[in-house]
Amino acid sequence: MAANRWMKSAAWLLAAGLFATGCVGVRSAERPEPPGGPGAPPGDVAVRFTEIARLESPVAFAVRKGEDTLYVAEQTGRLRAIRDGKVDPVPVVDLSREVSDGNEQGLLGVAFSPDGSRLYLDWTDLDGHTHVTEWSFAGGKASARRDVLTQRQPYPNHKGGQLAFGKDGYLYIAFGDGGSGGDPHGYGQDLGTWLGKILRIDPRGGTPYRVPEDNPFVGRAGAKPEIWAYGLRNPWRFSFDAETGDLWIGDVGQNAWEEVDRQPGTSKGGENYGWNKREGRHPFNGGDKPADAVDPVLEYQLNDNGTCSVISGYVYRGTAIPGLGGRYLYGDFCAGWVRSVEVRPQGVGEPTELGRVEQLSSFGEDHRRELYALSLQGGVYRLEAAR
Ligand SMILES: [Ca+2]
Repeated sequence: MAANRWMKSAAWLLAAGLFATGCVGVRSAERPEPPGGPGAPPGDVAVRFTEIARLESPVAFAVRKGEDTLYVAEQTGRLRAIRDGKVDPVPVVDLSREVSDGNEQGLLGVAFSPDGSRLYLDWTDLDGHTHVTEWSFAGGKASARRDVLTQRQPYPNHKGGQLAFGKDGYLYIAFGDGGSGGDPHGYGQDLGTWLGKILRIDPRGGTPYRVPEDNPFVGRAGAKPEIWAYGLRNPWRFSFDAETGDLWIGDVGQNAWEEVDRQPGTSKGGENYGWNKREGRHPFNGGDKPADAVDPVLEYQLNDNGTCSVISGYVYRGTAIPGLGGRYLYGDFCAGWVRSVEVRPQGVGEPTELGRVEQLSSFGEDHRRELYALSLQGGVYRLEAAR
């Protein structure tokens, strides 16, 4: 098992024990009424998780302009292509001899530039340090490799790792607080480090990249100008709403609260999501709430019926599952449930369970805005209407 202590060791071991017998992979929620049928509450949608591929520890997903190939990153270091329902046996990129493996390290994120001409991967090297690396991409081949940025890492956990391009064409990069527990160096609130942040850069506008001039901390003494948002512990997965541009960030909790932060698409950046003064909507270690702290739109308790790590998904903008339109999907790595909530102007509604994916590691969205779920056990699942 490549990832034997992922995110939170004790919780994972508990989960491993629970999952050790009678693994069925995925279970869709039972629903007595068809979607939207008489008496069906809003969001009471029957969803099927259809397995479309099996890979080695899949953790991240991307599509590329101009083709229907699904690209999935394996934590063990290979980027794989799924074409016409078949996994290409030849990896697109193979970093398996260069990545540190297991736990929260390895190949963690993948994104293509909006025009499809460049590939970006987020990964940790054999010393545990983070690289965001770029390749030119054409004809299914990656070439001209170069590091866009690197970050020394103080501990082996809390790497973040998500990569995604916003509607503004810039690359957003998630960094965890560097690890250990409780953010011992206070990196989350320290604007002098990339740790505990989401960065925003133009990877092609300079050497090795360009900082957009409208980034929120450009020109502030002592602040890293790449920072877009801060106060994050381990923003393992984030996504942009394809319609509104809202940024949804799943921040894995420390002791008590898992949380999801939502940044409006109209934001100019600079939000402080509170860590390590806040955990969810609560003080952490008696910390005072920073004046600018933004509370999450969604939180749930850690170690509650097996929960351990929030896995942030997407606002559903596809058409295959009509009752799901406009709802935000997320899950929990250990508990395995996948839930959806109504998105309201302020906050979200009550969650509805859609199904279960054991060791849920990530979600993905294709060109048609249909959604996928990945399991660290290997399954790649497409979400479909159950009837
Ligand atoms: Ca927070």
